[in-house]
Amino acid sequence: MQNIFNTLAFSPAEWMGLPKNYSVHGDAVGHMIDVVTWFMIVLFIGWTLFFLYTLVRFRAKKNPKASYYGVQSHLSTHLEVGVVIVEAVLLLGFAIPLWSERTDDFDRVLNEDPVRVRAIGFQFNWKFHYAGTDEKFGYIDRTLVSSKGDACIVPDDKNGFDDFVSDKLRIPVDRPVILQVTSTDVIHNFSIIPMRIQSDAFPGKDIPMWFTPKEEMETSVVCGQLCGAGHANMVTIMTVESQESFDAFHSQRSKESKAESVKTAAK
Ligand SMILES: [Cu+2]
Repeated sequence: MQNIFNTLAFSPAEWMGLPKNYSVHGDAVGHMIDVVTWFMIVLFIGWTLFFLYTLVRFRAKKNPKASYYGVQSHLSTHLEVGVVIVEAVLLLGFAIPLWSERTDDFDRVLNEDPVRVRAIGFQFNWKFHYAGTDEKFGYIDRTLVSSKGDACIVPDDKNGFDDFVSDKLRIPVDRPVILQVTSTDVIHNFSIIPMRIQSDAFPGKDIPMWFTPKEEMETSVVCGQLCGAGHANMVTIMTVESQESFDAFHSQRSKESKAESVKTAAK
């Protein structure tokens, strides 16, 4: 069935402004959006024609007296059943298998040396908590929250000494990324449209979302959940760069943070 839609060169999602895809899994999501949109186009045309037909067929001039028997044909019932069947195929044949493939994929991603970053939403911006060169996050105690977007790292946990927090999200290309999405106030949503991925950010929870960027790029990342008066300004920058450039940034920031933590601990 997928091939039927692949042969249709026209992509309604692209036509409506869906930006170019930059993630390995993104084409499957784009494909599903196209299938659903084609289905909506067919429904729109079908129901509009049916509506126009009923306007003409049951016009007052030709039907001065109300019919007490109503429509005798079962055509509309058959149409309704047809619509339900197509919707069931979309849900059971596309949406649920795609979702299952995605969730089952997590174990594979864990074995492929992913980059892990905590994405922390707050009114109204994002912060990014990196584990540092030891690749271990410091222990998180959310009751320590002292400012908006606080990573809440327990200060005397040595694993957290080289952790650092960045205002921008920088990740390497061609390597899986697991973003642990969270919030320090209300519900937000971390949404990266060019990567075809988003997740709600709940206070008190780190929710993993993962993807593999396949090209170097820079894009804006937005909040996809109405979260207050400054919601529209809740935009930050994400950069996908070479592994070397990422390593340089990562080790530099990690070193600075460690030096600072050691100094603070010595006081
Ligand atoms: Cu928001």
